[in-house]
Amino acid sequence: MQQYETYMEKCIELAKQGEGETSPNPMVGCIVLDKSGNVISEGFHAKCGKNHAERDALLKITPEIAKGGTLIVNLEPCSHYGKTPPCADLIIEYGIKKVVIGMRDVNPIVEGNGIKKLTDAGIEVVEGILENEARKLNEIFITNQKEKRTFVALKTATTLDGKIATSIGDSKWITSTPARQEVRRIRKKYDAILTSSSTIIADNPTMEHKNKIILDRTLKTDFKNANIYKSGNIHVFFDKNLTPPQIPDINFIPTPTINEKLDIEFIIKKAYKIGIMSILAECGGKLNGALLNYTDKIYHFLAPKIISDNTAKSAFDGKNITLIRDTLDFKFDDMQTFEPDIMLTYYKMQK
Ligand code: AOF
Ligand code: ZN
Repeated sequence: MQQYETYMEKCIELAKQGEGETSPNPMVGCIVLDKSGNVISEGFHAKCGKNHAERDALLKITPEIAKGGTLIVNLEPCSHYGKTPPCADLIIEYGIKKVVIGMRDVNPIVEGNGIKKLTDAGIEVVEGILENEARKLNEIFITNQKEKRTFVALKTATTLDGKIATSIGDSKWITSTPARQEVRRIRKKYDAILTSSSTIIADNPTMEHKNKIILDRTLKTDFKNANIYKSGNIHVFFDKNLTPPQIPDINFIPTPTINEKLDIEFIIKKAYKIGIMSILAECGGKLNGALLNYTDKIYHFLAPKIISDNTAKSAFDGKNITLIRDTLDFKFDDMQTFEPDIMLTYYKMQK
């Protein structure tokens, strides 16, 4: 078992080579051992539409050397004809004797059917190796498949007293270079970043990304000159009662409002409809507050600095909770150091 865990860790590492490219598909890595237990091939799913991890690994070798071997993969091999034929069939064709799996596929077309195909063909299947790690790796895919919705994460960077800017809006830089580099790495894991007109006007950020979601209810940002609009596919959500400017490269999406605020639920549902499977929100306190009810995960960078001013800008604003029993509660996940800062990750907790 210990040996399988080590190989599964390696599968997860291989899978991560496809990070940011596989959506809406999961990240999958695969290792093949021959009948004496030597590693004879590795593979991963590089991009949606390309070969699955198992096919990628098996096509590098012949059935002759794979016969009687073991295949290790972090997700149950698929049983369906999608963009590629079923991986389970190829595994059978190659004469593999044992398949070791991290987690069952949550895609209802596959769920359990891949395993059934393998066992029906007389292959031994070992399940649940590093299952928690396998599930965490594909938390976005699991949410998409199980709940048919976009996974929403939020990133914030604060002082020890929970502030993202001083009273006059100074915010550069609360966190250090290593922490900001990590933010760029995190962005790549998500299909889109999301920010608001206030952040664009206050900071004029570039936020390099292939997909950008901008919340600009009154269409007040500078669509011609603001840095954010200079690259990527841009989706601007605005009050449906207004008329957007004619800018061919920007997808303006008319949005309903609630109490003069854009309807967040509409925006997140719309994102899913246009194929955005995950969002990383990076915005100011007001929008962060409004997004909290829809947030699955938070990346919270904490710098060892104190502003000590209650008119400085808070990371989360507008919920105005008066009783501790009513707070929004989160479950601690992890802590990493990016000296001198730390990054906390936590998940939404159901009360
Ligand atoms: C695997 N290994 O590497 C991947 C799997 O559209 P398709 O044909 O690529 O199929 C996508 C589905 O296949 C996806 O929803 C998931 O159930 C499975 N992805 N399975 O065994 C892989 N990428
Ligand atoms: Zn497959």
